Amino acid sequence: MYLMEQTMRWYGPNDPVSLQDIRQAGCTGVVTALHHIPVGEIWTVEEIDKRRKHIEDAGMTWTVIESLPVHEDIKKHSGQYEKYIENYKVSLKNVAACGLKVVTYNFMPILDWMRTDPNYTLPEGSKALRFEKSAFIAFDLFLLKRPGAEKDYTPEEIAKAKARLTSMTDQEKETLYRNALLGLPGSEERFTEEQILTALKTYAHIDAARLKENLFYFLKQVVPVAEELGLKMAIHPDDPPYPILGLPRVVSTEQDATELIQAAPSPANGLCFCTGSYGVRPDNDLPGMVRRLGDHIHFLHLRNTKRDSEGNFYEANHLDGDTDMVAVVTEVLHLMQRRKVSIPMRPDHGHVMLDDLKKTTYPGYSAIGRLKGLAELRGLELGLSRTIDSRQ
Ligand code: DNO
Repeated sequence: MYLMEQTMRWYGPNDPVSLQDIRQAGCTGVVTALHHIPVGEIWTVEEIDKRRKHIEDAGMTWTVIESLPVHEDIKKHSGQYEKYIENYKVSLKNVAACGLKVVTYNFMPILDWMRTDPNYTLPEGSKALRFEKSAFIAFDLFLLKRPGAEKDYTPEEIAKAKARLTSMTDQEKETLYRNALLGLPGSEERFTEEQILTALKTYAHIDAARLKENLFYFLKQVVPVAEELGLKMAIHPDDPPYPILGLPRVVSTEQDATELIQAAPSPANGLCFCTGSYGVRPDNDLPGMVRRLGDHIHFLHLRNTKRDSEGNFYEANHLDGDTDMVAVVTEVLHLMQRRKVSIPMRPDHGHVMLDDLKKTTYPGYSAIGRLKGLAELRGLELGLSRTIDSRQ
């Protein structure tokens, strides 16, 4: 019986969650990246191997890279994009030489994920990540003051955002501003207003169709290299899965995923199937996506979200929320038996709870909440595995 390989994300030696914590949670694999190497620069064998040994010394393996980031010039297909694609290929060669197998990346312009509140308090006192639409629009229109932003919203949305802004104290406005400008997950660095507005301008002429072309160009360049090296590429979907701040986003739906796979057909051209990201859209049928796109799923982020009719969502318990996790894990079990592989999985994000409420951890990546999610998913999978036939 093939079961998912249990992993957790680790942000490296500065992560307050240690490798030992991850091992005690029951993981055999670690998901990490060389966050100290600037985006676009080559990952050297020496640096990769150092990290790999560090993880192996703790009794686990470096199962998945998350992420080998894609330089903005590649996303825009401008500037030094050729050089950065060549660098990417060299990094792929180097990671393969170190025995790594799965490479996660994303193609979201400028920003990665976006939340308005990383400390949304649930009734039981634990804290979750939340995206509140009116707060986000208030940020865009009245705090960031993005030129032309009002074109992206309806008059009702603008009125609601105005009312939301009025309800905020100065302190709350400041917090919202800081949250929205939080750069990449795992980094404490924030964009300045200057930086973000300048960066946004560089995308003024890039619509969704153009961004897709740029993604497909990139895939046609790197997928054959990855295939030759025996690597699997796994693109992370947009989070949230729709355009924000006027930026196009092109990995949000089943259609997007299908098109990108078809653009460079190869088993190496694959997906990081993040249920928390795809699951925010009611029109994404997650168990069906596992069934239909399964041959290209090389990594799983299992997480749940609860949305409301306004378009707000928060991160729910892993087995609650809008995604039917039982149905997803059932499909994953069938898929793994059919493909005869164990797909690496990480419990994506977790609530800040118990002792972690006193600690500072990376937003979404506290130890206890993720351990809870992992334990629930592990139990769910084991239980379900007894009900399915391993000979698919
Ligand atoms: C957030 C993460 C994403 C992901 C990247 C992959 O918690 O799931 O930031 O790591 O998008 O490139």
